[in-house]
Amino acid sequence: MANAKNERTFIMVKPDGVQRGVVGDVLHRFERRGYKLVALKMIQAPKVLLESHYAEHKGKKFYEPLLTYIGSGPVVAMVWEGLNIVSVGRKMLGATDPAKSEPGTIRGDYGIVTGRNIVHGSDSETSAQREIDLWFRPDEINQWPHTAEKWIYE
Ligand code: IDP
Repeated sequence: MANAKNERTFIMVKPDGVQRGVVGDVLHRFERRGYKLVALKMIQAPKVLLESHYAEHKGKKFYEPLLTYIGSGPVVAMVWEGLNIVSVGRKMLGATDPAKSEPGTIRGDYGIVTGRNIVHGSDSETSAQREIDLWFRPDEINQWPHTAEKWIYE
């Protein structure tokens, strides 16, 4: 369990989340929970990046509209670190379809339809590693001592 606190996930506020003004709230939720922000940038993603990011959905009906939607404006890409961050992060986001998301989750508080669901979060540790490597260079990931850590973990 020594390195479990170093688990990482890739979280992205999608262009609708940026336009809706919820970037601060998404950051605030992860910060308040006790997770550690290690990378963050605003970027309008080129199509090639989105094709790689969403490769598993190529050929599906929503694939092209998805690429257009995510590429339509800047996103806020982040890497967060902490114990069970991948699975807890997904819970904080809510279900893919906001209509099925519990109130209190990000999508459950801000979204109505799947095609405008505000945020992305990696669905496994393997996807997280792949997505972090896609969106960030190694030197963009920060190492810093989280001084509150002793109050967050026993
Ligand atoms: P996830 O984002 O919750 O992991 P995935 O099934 O991997 O969900 O889908 C990736 C993204 O593709 C979703 O977040 C959503 O933006 C979009 N998407 C998935 N299914 C549909 C759909 O049926 N209609 C429109 N967009 C969809």
